[in-house]
Amino acid sequence: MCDSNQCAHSHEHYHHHTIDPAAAEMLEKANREHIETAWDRYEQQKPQCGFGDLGLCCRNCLQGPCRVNPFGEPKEGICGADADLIVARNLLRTIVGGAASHSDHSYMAIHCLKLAAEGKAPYQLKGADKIKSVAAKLGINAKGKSDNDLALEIALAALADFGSYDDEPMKWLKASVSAERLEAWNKLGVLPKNPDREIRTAMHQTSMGVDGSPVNLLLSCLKLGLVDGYAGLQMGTDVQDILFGIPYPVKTEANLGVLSHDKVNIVVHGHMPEVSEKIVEWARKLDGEAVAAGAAGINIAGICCSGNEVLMRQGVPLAGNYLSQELAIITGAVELMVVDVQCFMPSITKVAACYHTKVVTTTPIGQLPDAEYIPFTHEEADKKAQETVRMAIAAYAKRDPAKVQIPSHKSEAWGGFSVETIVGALSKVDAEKPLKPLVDNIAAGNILGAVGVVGCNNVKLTQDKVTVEMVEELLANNVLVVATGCTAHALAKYGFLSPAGAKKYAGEKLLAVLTAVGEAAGLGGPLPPVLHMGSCVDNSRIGDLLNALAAYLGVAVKDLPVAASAPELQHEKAVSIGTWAVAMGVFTHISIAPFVLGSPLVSKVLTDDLEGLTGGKFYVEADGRKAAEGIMAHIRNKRKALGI
Ligand code: NFS
Ligand code: SF4
Repeated sequence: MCDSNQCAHSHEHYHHHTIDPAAAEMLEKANREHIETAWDRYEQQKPQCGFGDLGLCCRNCLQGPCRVNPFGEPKEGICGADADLIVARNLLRTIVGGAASHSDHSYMAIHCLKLAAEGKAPYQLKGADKIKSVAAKLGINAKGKSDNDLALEIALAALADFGSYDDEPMKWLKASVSAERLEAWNKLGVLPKNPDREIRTAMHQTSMGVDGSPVNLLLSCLKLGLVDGYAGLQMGTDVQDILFGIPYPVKTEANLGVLSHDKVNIVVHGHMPEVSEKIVEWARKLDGEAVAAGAAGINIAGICCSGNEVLMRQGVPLAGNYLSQELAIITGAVELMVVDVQCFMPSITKVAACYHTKVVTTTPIGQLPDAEYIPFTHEEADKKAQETVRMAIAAYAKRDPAKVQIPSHKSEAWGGFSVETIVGALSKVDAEKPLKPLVDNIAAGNILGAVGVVGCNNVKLTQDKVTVEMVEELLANNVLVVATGCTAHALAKYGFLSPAGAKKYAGEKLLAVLTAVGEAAGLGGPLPPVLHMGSCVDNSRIGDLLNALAAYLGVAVKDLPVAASAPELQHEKAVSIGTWAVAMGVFTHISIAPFVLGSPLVSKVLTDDLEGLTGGKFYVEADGRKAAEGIMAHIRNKRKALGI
């Protein structure tokens, strides 16, 4: 790592790694400085294990590892588990991993809300409107109660789901979905009870010598997808909006060019707004100390979903998505990167060691051996945030100008498109029935349909490429696109999240609708062609929007001319989110199949039979433009079935 031999690779060389010119520039710098990145380590992994790739390796007991040969013998592991069983068990464990991550995330947020409402943690409740709407959906009587008391009741209701010991389905789920879905899921036997218990049961179910039925395991996949969707995403977003406020439109910028030459750069990375919001708050308050230290102030930038959380509510710019995390440090201009949980590569401390960059970990479960650990308890959040920000200010003096190279690339990006924002904008067109203009435009064919584009980067694919090509095609064909997660960052970098992007990318009819709504809402021009709805946890916002649309039309979500897509998925969380989407009845495109192709049965259920059960299914296509075609074919079929 980091010796300074010269190296010969040119810019061109990185075009199969990324289409982002800022990322390519940093890869060239990394190469010059002999710093390894995820792309180098991917090369070293090649060829990746074929058994693992097909899902045909089992290590669920110490008689293994067992592997089955898709082309011959052996066809079974030592215990007799065959390809279908091994693949189904492995898939369920993947989904458990995602559901556990998301529900642990939301549990932390609930804990924060409870302490805040009790006056024991320094967080104000900024989402008064959300307190009311969540209390209403949970059937909590709000009469005569203060916001604080209601928020405490809401936190206790969430905890009650995690602590329930009866056989009733999760109350938060029941409060968030339609009667049609409840009935469908009840019929399939996949309504989750206490989410912690479902996670435990699924681990048990997949252990050696328990479930031998691939189909039964796949039904549990759906159940754990619902755990992800309601104990993770829905609860997480509802509670975070109560704590930090419902997002409203906000303008910012995206890509590595948002890093500053003369300010203290702090990058927030991970997922928990309890941490990133406090860093933003204290960076603003301690700006003067940075000036006293010789900097022009403090600049905060976001990576991954922490970036999305503080973009949505604070307008903090995005430095980059998942595959750009090492590259941000390679600019040489980052004083400090603060992480909490999920999606930070263990490599970041090694890259940081080549510069003056400090890495700060904040949670007991998310530690890195060479980072500074500042335990960010909710009670002490102010103190810990100050300590972190001051560490960054102190690091500024050690920045080596000779090592600094900040790419100039950045694009205007708008965020903050919560359901409340979208409905609010539409209500400027029709105050009585806000969804009417949207539905009328869909019916008239001005909007062909809508697609939620979500998820990560994956080093197996050229960074941002599938996403950009697919979304270009969808928009050109008048499909409305909403985005979350690292996909929203990807689109931000190329101007898809700006009003100017509407003219560049949207088809004529879609542009007319975006312009009419944008002007009615007082934006003085079109809405961005892609609406940034937030972090991956905020995918629940897309669920809420679909439920509202379906309810308005008097149909089920599965009948709407809509689809979901995770064009560059990598994390277990993305697999569980996708499973939640298909459980809701949504046609869900993915570019990289999870490790299931070794089982013809599992592959067929996921991409075909599932449709008969939930109305949704997975669709695998690695080419962006072809994927757009496939998605639009689905949308046209749904339109036809609706008679529009
Ligand atoms: Ni989502 Fe967000 Fe990004 Fe993927 Fe990771 S940050 S929770 S998992 S990589 S989109
Ligand atoms: Fe092998 Fe069966 Fe053990 Fe898996 S559970 S490692 S297939 S013996």
